[in-house]
Order: sequence, then structure tokens, then C-alpha cells
Amino acid sequence: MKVYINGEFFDSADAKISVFDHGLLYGDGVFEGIRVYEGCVFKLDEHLERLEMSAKAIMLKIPLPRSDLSEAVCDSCRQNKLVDGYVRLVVTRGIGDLGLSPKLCETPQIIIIADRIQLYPDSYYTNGMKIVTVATWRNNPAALPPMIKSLNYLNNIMAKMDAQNAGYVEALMLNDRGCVAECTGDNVFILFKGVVYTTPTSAGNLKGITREVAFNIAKEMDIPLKEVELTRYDLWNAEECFLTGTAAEVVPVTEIDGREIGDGKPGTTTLRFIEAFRKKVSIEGTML
Ligand code: PXG
Repeated sequence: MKVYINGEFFDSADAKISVFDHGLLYGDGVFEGIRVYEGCVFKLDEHLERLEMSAKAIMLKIPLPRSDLSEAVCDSCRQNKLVDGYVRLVVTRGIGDLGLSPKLCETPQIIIIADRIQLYPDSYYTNGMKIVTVATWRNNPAALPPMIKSLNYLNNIMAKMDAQNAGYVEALMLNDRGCVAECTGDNVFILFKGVVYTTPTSAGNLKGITREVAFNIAKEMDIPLKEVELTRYDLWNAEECFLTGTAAEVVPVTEIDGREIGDGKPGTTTLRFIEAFRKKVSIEGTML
């Protein structure tokens, strides 16, 4: 595999960055996870825009304009002959000293890893996932805005471990008001009485690109969609529930906190979203 670092490609064994990089020392940096389907990069411009917005929020100047970054992502796929896969685009603060201050970090590092993707098992899509609320809250926006896709994912990793310790694969995270925020790497949607609901980003979640795709699917299918702060009670009583994310795509949830959702099977509206999503990824995207 060839890994891109600052404009050069290295064999994966030689793709190295400094131990003094603040990305490693402090999680000081931003990233994107992007999918490639049938030789086309899905929602590339949207991912690059979010990367720039995350970088702006942490006052990190990305050393390449969007057009060059876009080309670098596509080039990484081509170098690796990647037709279907996952691209991890990372921008770190760069090399500094052991102090917190980013002032000494002169050159942000751009890393692009284009790899095959470990897909979720088919059973998640046919039978649905079981998720559980965990004790770890999503970051409080006043401490670290969850809209920033930063390299510091410890909050979500803690939640993931909580879920795994309880015997589940995915965690439902609440915000500091006790309302639903999101899962560790996915946004949450429910269906109730013909309306699809999801939590607004002000509830403390990432503005997911797949979430936006789901908004468009709802519009195209004439299904009303509302962004409302949701409680666990709302989720337990939902007729359907699904998660959206770049890795998970659209995945049904059939049990939350031991409560069966609907009839315990993936809902018909959820299945329509999955189908519409799969159609979109097969016809849209930036050609390599
Ligand atoms: N919420 C959080 C906290 C995320 O990290 C999403 C929602 C979904 O956003 P997109 O734009 O992907 O629709 C994410 C996605 C993984 C993985 O392997 C996922 C993410 C980050 C790292 C790993 O599932 N982010």
C-alpha cells in the first residue's frame, strides 16, 4: 500500500511521522473518513468542506487548497488501484515540542491512507443492530464542539468500550442535558407516525455527511423529516430506528436498551432508505 504524506507517496512500512507531532501527542488535528464506490469518491467536496471547517475551528491552516486536496485524495486511490474502499484523510498540527502550545508547530502534516474497507457483517443490515445507552456522555460543546471532527476521539472510544463491555457493538451517547446525541461513529434517526426524526447538531453531534444524504433521500421520497432533540423514551417508542455513517452507511437498529424497536425487525421505511442510499452511491461521486 502507498501512503501519501505531504505530497509524497511512501510504502506503508516507510510511511512515518515524527513522535513530536502534536497529532500524536495531543490529538491535535482533524480528519475525514471517505468512501470510494465503483471508482468514484462519494461526497468528496462535502468531506473536504467539513475538513476545512473543522480546521478553521481549531485554527489549523491546511497547507493545500481544496482542489489540490481533492486531487491528492483521488491520486491516493489511483496509486493503490482502489475501486471500492475507504480513505482516511488526516491533517495534524505538525511537529512541535512537548509543550501544549501549537505556536511552535510550523508545518501541518497531511496524511492520506487509501485502503480496502472492512464492511459490517450482512446480518446487521438484515436483522438490525442492538445498541445500548452508555454512561459516557458526548463531549459538551462548550468543552470540545462535537461538530469538529478532531483527532481526539477518546470520548467516543470510551463510549465504544462501555458498549463492548456490556456486550454490544455500538453505544448510544447522550448529551449533557440527558438527550440523545449520537452513536460513536454514526448519527441516529427514528421513524414515528410517518415522520422521520433526527437530533439537531445543537444536541451535540457531528454534522454527518451520510446524515445529509438521508435528508435528501427523505425529501426525494416525500417523507417529512424533523430535527428535534430526542430522548431515550422517544427512541424506545419509535416504530423504526436507523444509524447513518460513512462506514456503516444506513444500518437498521432493532433493539435499544433491551427494548425491541417496532416488531424487532428492520422497518420498511428503513429498508427504503438503505435501498435509496445504495442507489445513490452507485451513480454519484467524483470519478477517479
Ligand atoms: N458521528 C460521529 C461522532 C462520527 O465520527 C458520524 C457521526 C457519521 O458522519 P459521516 O459524515 O461519516 O456520515 C461519524 C463518522 C468508523 C468511523 O470507522 C466513523 C467516523 C470516524 C471514525 C471511524 O466507523 N466518523
